[in-house]
Amino acid sequence: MSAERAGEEKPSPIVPIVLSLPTSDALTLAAEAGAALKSRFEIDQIDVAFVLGSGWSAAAEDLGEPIGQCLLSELPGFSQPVVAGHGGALRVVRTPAGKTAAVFTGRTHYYEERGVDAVVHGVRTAAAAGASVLVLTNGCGGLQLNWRPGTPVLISDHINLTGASPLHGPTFIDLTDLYSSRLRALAHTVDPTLPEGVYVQFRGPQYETPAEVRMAGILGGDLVGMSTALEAIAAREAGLEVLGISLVTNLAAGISPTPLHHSEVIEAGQQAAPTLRALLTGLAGVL
Ligand code: 8IG
Repeated sequence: MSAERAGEEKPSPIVPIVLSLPTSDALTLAAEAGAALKSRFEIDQIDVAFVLGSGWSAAAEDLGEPIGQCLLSELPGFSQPVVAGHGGALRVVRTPAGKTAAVFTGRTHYYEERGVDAVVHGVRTAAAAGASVLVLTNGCGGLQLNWRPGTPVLISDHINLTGASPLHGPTFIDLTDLYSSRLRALAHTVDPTLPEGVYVQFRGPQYETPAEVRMAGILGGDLVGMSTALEAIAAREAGLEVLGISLVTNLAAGISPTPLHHSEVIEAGQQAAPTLRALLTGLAGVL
């Protein structure tokens, strides 16, 4: 458009922008879910929460003495996950360390398009019910050839490539040491051989192209997945201390010469079950 014609245009009216932040609604719902959780299981509070991702569900029974369980969909704000191999239950247990733990088997992923508040609802519910420590687990692709399928890896940091955030408005929170070095050191008392890596969250649901995996590597990533980073951000906002553990269920696309199948992912989880059970049992003893 020419300068003259632009000059002829009416000045645009100044429209007041009213910021309606969905945060308070999401937090209200999480507070309700936290209260429902406590009354349902007749507990004063939870101390620690575990989110068990692909391949990790078998370890749910090893975290402590059962107090009770329900479907996640029985609590306010949750809906049933849809993916095979992703559970959808909440177990409450007493850990060997004497802590009350909430164990979420199943999560809502960003690619399910229920919105980012739905993705982090479990994290906020755990915080609302009093948790101070959150253990986030996932199944993911690995970039390091020496991490064979079935290798658990501590997340040392993340790169969020989803373009999304669970935060609303100008919430400038610090993410230094997001994956608590104190908790990683505790995990290393359970298994000193656990490697550490940087987790790169893609939106999904498609797996990466080999070029995207190479990009993730150049950016400093070691693991590629579709969860965890958004949850960890919400956890930090809620004041939770985060431990992140990835199970490498497959070599990332292009690292492995063969294409990826969801069935292999489930199989790697099944094969790794004893390792993961031992790891989580150990963690439940020290957290
Ligand atoms: I399991 O290779 C699992 N989840 N993005 N890439 C991404 N997510 C995953 C992968 C993978 N494996």
